[in-house]
Parts: sequence; C-alpha cells; structure tokens
Amino acid sequence: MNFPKGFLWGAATSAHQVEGNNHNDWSEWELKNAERLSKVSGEKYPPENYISGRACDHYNRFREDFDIAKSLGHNAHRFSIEWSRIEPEEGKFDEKELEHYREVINALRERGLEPFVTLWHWTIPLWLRYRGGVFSKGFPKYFTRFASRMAIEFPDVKFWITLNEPEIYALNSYMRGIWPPQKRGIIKFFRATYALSLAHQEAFRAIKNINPNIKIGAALNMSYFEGVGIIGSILKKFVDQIWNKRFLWHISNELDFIGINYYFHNRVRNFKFNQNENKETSDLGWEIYPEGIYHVLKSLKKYKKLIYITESGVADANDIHRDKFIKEHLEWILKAIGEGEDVRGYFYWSLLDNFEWDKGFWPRFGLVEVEYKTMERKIRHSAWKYKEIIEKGGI
Ligand code: IFM
Repeated sequence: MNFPKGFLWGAATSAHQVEGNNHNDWSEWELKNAERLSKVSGEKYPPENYISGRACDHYNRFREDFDIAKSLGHNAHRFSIEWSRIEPEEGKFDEKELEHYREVINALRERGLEPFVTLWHWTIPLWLRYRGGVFSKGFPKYFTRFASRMAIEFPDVKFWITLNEPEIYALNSYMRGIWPPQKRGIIKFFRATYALSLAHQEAFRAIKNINPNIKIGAALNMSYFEGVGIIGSILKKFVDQIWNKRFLWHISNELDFIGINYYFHNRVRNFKFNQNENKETSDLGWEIYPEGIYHVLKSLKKYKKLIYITESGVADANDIHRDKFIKEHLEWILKAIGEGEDVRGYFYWSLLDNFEWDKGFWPRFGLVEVEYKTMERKIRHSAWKYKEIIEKGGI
C-alpha cells in the first residue's frame, strides 16, 4: 500500500532545542540547575551537558540544515518560532527577529519544504514568567497577541500548530516539579492544561479571523494505553480519557487537525502501569512499540479531523534501531490509513540531534548527527533509509 498523494514527509525541531543563544525561562533555569543535574547523573554528564548554550547553532545554520532535509527527500518541515526572541519585552516585537523567521520560512519554500510552524514549544519569555507564566491571568490574551502577529507577519504559512504537548509540559512543570517553574500538585496540573486550552481556543479564533483558509492544530502527546485483565481494561479507559482525550475534548471545536506526538506505550495490568515487555528500548530506556501508533489513530476516528504525525522519534546514538523504528511506525500508520484514518503527514523527531530539555545533549534523536564541538553535521544511515520510503511513497 502507498501513502496518499500529497502526503507530507519531513522532520521536526523546536527553537530552544536547536537554535542556540535563547534567553527565556528555560535558559535561566538551566544555568541555575546544571550543577545539580550533573550530580544527579552521578557526574556521568558534566554541567555543560545541561546548558543549551549554542545548541546546534541552527539559528545561523538553518540554510545548511534545510539543504540536508531537501537532500533527504523531505517535502515539509516542522519548526517553532521562539516567542522570547520575537517579543523580548511585553508588547514590543523585535523587527530583526521577525526578519529572521521570514528568512527561515523563505529558505524552506525555496527548497520545496512546506513550513509547519509551532507557536509555543514550552519556553516562556522572561517578562511573562515574572507574571506567572501560564498561570498568569493574561496568558491566553498574551499568547493570542503573539499568535495573531505571527499570522499577520507570515501570511503564506498554511499550517500552524498552537501548542506543543501541553500535557507533558503541565505534568513536568506543574505536577512533578522537574521542569521550570518546578511547581507540584495535581490541581496545578489541571489548572495549567486548562489555561493552555483557553490560550489555544482564543488564538485559534484570532488567527482564523485574520485568515480563514489556514489550518490550525495542536501537537498532542498521545500514549497507547493497553489494558490487560478486567481491572487493567477498565483502568486503561480512564487514563486514556484523562491523558489522551481531555485536552482534545476542550479544544475540539477549535481545531482543523490533530497533531500526534507518539512515543509511549503503557500496558496496564491490575492496578499497575508500565507493565511493558520492553523487548526493544531507546537510549532513554523508552520502549519501542510501533503498533501503539495504530491504536492511537484508531481511537481518534470519532473526532473527524485531519491528522498529522507531528513527532515520532527515538534516542539512538548508534543508529541501531532508527531505520526499523521509522519503517515499522509507518507500516502501522499505513494500516490505519487503509482502514480509513485520514493521516496526511509524518514528521520524524528530529532532523538534528539536539538539546533534550532536562536531560541535556546526550540523547541523540537526530536523522543527522551533530558534532557539538565543531557543529559538523553527519547524515545517519537511517536518514537515507527514510528517504527510500519517501521516494517509494510506500513500504
Ligand atoms: O524533545 C522532545 C520534544 O521537545 C517534544 N516531544 C518529545 C521530544 C523527545 O522527548
């Protein structure tokens, strides 16, 4: 079977993880926490591992990186605009940075890559952090002002993603307290996701007013919960609703497409979670379970939305699993398409090795290896195998 005509093929990145020299709540948090995180790793990784610093210097090398994406057969690319660059002070938009992203979008177009633009991928400008970040009363309004300005500045962008993985952000930043601003509590988790859903809704309506023809979605982290036994099957339904469907339910009237970021399978047996077989795992210890993407897709049929796989990737420094990982995920996606799911594109995470948040630089997700000392790019074998699938348009 083949993928439908016009299918979008590419890879994804996010500003803070690749650009370098950002100044936002994360960059400040890294400086304060690098020593601690290094100690927690038993000094396996030095403090520098935990500081995004120059990252991949993609801010300066985006043309070179897009040349690589083109040479790999991609016809689309997902990236994010860094809010803290564009609006470093409240209400003041930086013309130089607007020009920068104009050049980024033009560079994609010149290479035949369709831009998929994320407006918020977890980082908060410092002025907004001082006002309480997503807990600030004005958060939806501030986000909408930024989003509207982007839609006006870049009218030829056809695909906008408002938010990246709001649930993961709320979980780690507001419930587990391991990401900035390190708050803890279940109520805070719900409060954060609710604030983000309001921001999405308001921004959606504002962007549609500016240009009704563009497509707007959100990239949601969706896990496949598999229930084993009676208790597992009941519990699985419950967590599936809370994790995969709750946010979607809030925003489903303001949504053209669902972006799926699929990484996790979670087998629920009796009252225990994560009873996975873990036959194959990534360098991060995450189970590789391609079949899960099929079940996630099947569970979204009732929403009747277009679907893009906005992330699917594996940390695999030695490039042992990646080739098979991509092929098998695509096989399961094809099966879902064959059964009527409307999947329109696949973005591998990530084009480049990059800064993996509180884990730092050591996890290697890239189709392209980055030698951080020299910033040299080396295309991995699996990237060429992905290209073969793209060229065939099928498996
Ligand atoms: O690196 C992240 C990305 O920022 C969001 N989705 C998951 C990726 C891998 O953890």
